[in-house]
Amino acid sequence: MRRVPAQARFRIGELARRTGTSPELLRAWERRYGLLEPARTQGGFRLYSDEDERRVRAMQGELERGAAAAQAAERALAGAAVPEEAGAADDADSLVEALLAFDEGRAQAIFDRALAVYSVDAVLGRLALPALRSVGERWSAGEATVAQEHFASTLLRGRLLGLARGWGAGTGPRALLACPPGEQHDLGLIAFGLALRGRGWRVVFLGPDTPVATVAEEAARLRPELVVLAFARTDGDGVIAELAELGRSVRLAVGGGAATRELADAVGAVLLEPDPVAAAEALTAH
Ligand code: B12
Repeated sequence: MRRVPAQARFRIGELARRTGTSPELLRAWERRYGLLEPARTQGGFRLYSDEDERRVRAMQGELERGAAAAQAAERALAGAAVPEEAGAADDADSLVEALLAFDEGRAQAIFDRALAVYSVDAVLGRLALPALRSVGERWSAGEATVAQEHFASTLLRGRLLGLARGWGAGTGPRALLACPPGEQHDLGLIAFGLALRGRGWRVVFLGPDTPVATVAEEAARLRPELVVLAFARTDGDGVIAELAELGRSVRLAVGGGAATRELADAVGAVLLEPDPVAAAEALTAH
C-alpha cells in the first residue's frame, strides 16, 4: 500500500459526495478494477486524492458514453498521463468555437473529456474561465452577439454548478459566497467556490443580487469562517456602509474585476487575488 502522500486527504464519504456516487460503488470499483489507490492513515482509514477523484469522474464519463465498466475503468486509469497544461489550453479554443457556433453537443463533449482527464482546478483555470473570458471579450469588442454570450455563459454556468453538487457538505471550514445587490455576474464566484471546495472548504452559495442584510442574517446563523462577495460591475449600487457594518462582525473578503483595494479597505475586507483558483489556494494556505 502507498505511503500517505500529501494530496491524499479525504475519506470515501467525501469522495462519494464530490462525484455524486456512493461509498459502496466506489469500493466495488476499487475492488473489481483497481480504479482507486487510497493511502492508509495510522488508524487504517482509506484516504483518497484528487487523482482518485479524477479517475472516478473519468469512469463516470466513459460509462455515460456507453463503455462497459471494465473498459471504462481501463480508460480512466490510462487517462492520467496527459500533461494538464497543453491539452486544456487547446480545448479552450475548441470550446469557444463550439459555443460561438451554438454547438451544444460538441461543447458538452469537450467539457466531459476535460473532466475525464484534468483536475477540477485545471478545468477551471485552463478551460472554463479562459473560454468564458474569451467569449466575454469578443462580446465587448462586438465580435460576438448577446445571444452567443448568453448561450456560452448559461451552458458553462450549468456545468460549473453541476460540479458544485454537495459542496456544502463535509467538515471543513465554511465559506458564504454571494454577489451584492444588483450584481448578476457570478461565474467567477462559482469558479472560486469550486476551487475552495477542492481544498476541503464547505461552500454556501447565495448567488447573484443578494441583499447585504440577507448575507448578514445567514452569516449570523451559520457563523462561517469567511464571507466572500464578488463585484464585476464598477457601477454597482452603494453598499459600502452596509458592507462595512458586516465587515465588523465577520471575516469578509471581496473579489472580482471591480473589487479594488479601496473597496476592500473601505469595508474592512481581504482583497482576493484576481484568479479564483489562486485566490482559493492563497486563502487555504493562509
Ligand atoms: C457574462 C456577462 C454577463 C452575464 C452574467 C452571467 C453570470 N451569471 O455571471 C449577464 C448577461 C447576466 C450580464 C448582464 C449585464 N452585464 Co455583463 N458581462 C458579461 C461578460 C460578457 C462576461 C463576464 C464574465 O462572466 N466573464 C467570465 C468571468 C469568469 O471572467 P471575469 O468576469 O472577467 O472575472 C475574472 C476575474 O475578475 C475573476 N473573478 C470574477 N469574479 C470573482 C470572484 C472572486 C471571489 C474571485 C476571487 C475572482 C473573481 O475571475 C475571472 C478570472 O478569470 C462581461 C464582459 C467581459 N468581457 O468581461 C460583461 C460585463 C461585466 N457586463 C456589463 C454590464 C454593463 C452588464 C449589464 C448592465 C448589461 C445590460 N445593459 O443589461 C447587465 C447587468 C446585470 C447585473 N445587474 O449585474 C459590463 C460591466 C461594466 C462595468 N465595469 O461596470 C461588462 C464589463 C461589459 C462591458 N464591457 O460593458 N453580463
